[in-house]
Amino acid sequence: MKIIVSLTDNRPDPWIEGLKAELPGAQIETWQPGAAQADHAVVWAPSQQLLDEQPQLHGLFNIGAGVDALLKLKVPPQTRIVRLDDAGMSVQMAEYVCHTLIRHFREFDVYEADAREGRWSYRKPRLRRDFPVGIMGLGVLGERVAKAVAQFEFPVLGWSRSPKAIDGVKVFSGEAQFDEFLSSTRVLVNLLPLTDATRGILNRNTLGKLRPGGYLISIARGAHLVEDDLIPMLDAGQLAGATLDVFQVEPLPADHAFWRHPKITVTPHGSARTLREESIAQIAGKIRAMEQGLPVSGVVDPVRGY
Ligand code: NDP
Ligand code: OXD
Repeated sequence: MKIIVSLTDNRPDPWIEGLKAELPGAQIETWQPGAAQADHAVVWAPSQQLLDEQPQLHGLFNIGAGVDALLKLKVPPQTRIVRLDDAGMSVQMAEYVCHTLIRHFREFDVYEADAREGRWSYRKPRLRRDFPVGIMGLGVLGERVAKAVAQFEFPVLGWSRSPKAIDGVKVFSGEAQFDEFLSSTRVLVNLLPLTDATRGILNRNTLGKLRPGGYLISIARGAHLVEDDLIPMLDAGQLAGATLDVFQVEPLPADHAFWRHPKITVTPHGSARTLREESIAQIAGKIRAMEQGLPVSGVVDPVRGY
């Protein structure tokens, strides 16, 4: 069995060593133009040339959860695209969202400002019932986040394409229930995949439907947000604040207004990092299963887009 590795922005060597340890006997190497045909590829943002030169790939293993960049390429028709299923990312997302939510709800930013001035001053307690948290996308990451937020006794709402039942979460589904979901939400968390149906879904119109004092936590893809709509809404008091991890252009340019806006917190696309060890074990397990003709989870539906 031959496996090629092509990882933009990542050093391939530790991945190759890790995969070799998991799959002894497999020939595993960095992809080079003109390389012989392989059975599987482990990739992040590969080139179209790789896919054109490797028409027989059985599995194309993405070392992330989002496959929007891969689906822009022409993938050979019989090649299955397989995304990472959690692999240590959902707990990171749960940490990130709970931290951001609690920081906002408990006004820790105000305490930090007070502390810088040496000011001893209490904030009036706020009511959890006034901070319903709505999670867009209830997949591998969104469901874990919803359950984590529910542990802190906030009202939790979720929105997905298909109906589902999650303990402690009021689930809305499909376009027909989107407005009701938004108007019941105060803190909005985006964990949707980026598809034709979800591009630009965070905009003046949708964010304007949130309950008063709305707060945005944008952690899926930058192209979900119509960036030009955000600052005017914050400045007009239509939104209370935003924490953004993903952007239309990454790295976020140093002169971008988001960096310096007092109601925006920026993190550098790190809300859930790919963890190498967990990801290698997961990918190797799926390659073994595919080689034995067994089903694997996380196979992407290219028509649905996730
Ligand atoms: P999943 O594919 O497991 O879940 C996607 C969810 O979105 C599903 O619940 C799905 O509904 C729902 N959904 C998809 N399209 C629509 C739609 N048109 N309307 C309503 N709901 C919809 O994805 P993950 O949870 O694993 O990951 C989500 C995204 O998070 C990734 O695609 C990636 O972009 C991003 N991400 C960001 C990271 C970061 O560091 N910032 C790290 C990792 C991922 P249904 O259940 O009905 O199919
Ligand atoms: C992912 C990401 O999709 O890191 O996994 O954004």
